[in-house]
Amino acid sequence: MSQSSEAALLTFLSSSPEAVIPDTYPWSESNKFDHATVVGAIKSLSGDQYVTAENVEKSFYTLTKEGESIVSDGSQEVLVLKALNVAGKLSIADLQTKVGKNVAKIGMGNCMKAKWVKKDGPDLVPLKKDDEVEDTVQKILQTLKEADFRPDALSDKNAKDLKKRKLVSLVTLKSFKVTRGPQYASERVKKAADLTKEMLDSGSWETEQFKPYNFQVLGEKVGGGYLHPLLKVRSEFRNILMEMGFSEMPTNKWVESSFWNFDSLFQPQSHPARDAHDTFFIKNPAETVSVPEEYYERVKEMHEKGGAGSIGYRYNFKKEEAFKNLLRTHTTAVSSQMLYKLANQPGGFKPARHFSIDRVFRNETMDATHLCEFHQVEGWVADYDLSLGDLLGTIETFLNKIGITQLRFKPAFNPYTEPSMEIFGYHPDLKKWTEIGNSGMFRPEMLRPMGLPEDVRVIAWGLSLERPTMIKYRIDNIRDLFGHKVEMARTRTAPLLEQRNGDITTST
Ligand code: FB9
Repeated sequence: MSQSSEAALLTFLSSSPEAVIPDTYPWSESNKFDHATVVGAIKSLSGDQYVTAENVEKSFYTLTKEGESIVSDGSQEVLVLKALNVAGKLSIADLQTKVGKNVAKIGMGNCMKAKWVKKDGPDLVPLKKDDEVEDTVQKILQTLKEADFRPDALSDKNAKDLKKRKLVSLVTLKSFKVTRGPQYASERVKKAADLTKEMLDSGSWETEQFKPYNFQVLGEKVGGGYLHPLLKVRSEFRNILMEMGFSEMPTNKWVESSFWNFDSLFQPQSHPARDAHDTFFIKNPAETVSVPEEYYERVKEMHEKGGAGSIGYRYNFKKEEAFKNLLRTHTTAVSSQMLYKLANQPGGFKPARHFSIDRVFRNETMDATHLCEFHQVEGWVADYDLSLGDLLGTIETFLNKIGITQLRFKPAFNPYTEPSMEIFGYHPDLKKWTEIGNSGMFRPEMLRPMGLPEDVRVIAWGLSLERPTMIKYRIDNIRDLFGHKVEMARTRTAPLLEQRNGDITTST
């Protein structure tokens, strides 16, 4: 079994205390060890001070492939001259055929420079006989070879020329001069890494050599779970909204009835969003079991005839339409149920503020920023005499905390809010105005049938979770954020959003 390079090193140095390996490179070669392995052994032995290693640096020239071919076949210029002397004169094309494109090109250039040849119309004619010139380049390269490529074998000028002609390249070899170290021993004593019960029982710990503790070493990377970027932003938004006094709504039921998703929001049954092009209807169970009877009648009434100052939509409100099950298209379907409970709780209505961050489903054409499901962030406040100003202020407070400080509001339309406003914000990372979301005051046609007191108003707004997350993590295609194509690595390294003086920044 061949000796390990480590053992060979220690054995070599066992010959005498003055033993020295002047240069590990030739030593490795002569001992048939790969120099890199020897370097590894030296690093580990000097780590335990078995040996002392000093850096040795040696530079020398090696011939490139072209350099080698000149040593064996002669320089390009000499090859060209020879070919011309054989032929008497040659066109460039014929010369290339004879000596090859590369040799012809370089050779011709050097021949011209050395005035060994001249142009005669399209041809080249030699001005020298072969024996009238000397192949200095070949000579220099041969000398270098014989001089074992020592750097001083080449004058700086020649070195410069040959390097320019890519005939030689300087190699620097790093190796070591090795001598015995303070802890030298002809064999490595395996140091114990741990103090064991056996050692304590046997008392061998007294003589045992222990590996020194390396307190610099990093502990083992603790694995464990990682929050998906979306969930990192969600947890941040949650903290902000809870700080603002909002409590989270239970949104774990994705299947809703059309009644809570649309009708209770005073969205007419003929509304385009209510057909299968926009909404995923459930085949089985196709219909919901029940909705609160009396409330149902009041909603039907409001749609058909109006009330509370509204004329309603004046159409036949169909029970089967209202009972159709679907994948909720917005978490506002949960808001309506929460508001209904708020109005019908024992002791009656009390002001409240709630939020939700969860999945909603829309049968949309998918593109780089749209999938047919996304996470909606929604917040609302129900209280007496709330105004549009309260809505603007609440939205401002929230968006400021997520880093959007410049806002613009544009009148918009939602079936369930009046007035409604689209929210635009100047995005510090994008350095442009971005559509942030939508908002409005829930319509009395939605709130009155629930039984909420006349002077209770509900301000509400919504946005997505995907957009801020994509912007924050510089993700351009939503497929890289959500779905089976997500790079786990990216999830692991995605920085946590950190709230510093109100706005959202990334913690590096
Ligand atoms: O998220 C959106 N944009 C956005 C949000 C935040 C952000 O950066 C934050 C600083 C970190 C950057 C961009 N949007 C809403 C705007 C657009 O992306 C829009 O194209 C897509 N919208 C979705 C709907 O698509 C059909 C985003 C989603 C959206 C829109 C409106 C609502 C909810 C989600 C709503 C509502 C609402 C209105 C009234 C009452 C209750 C709820």
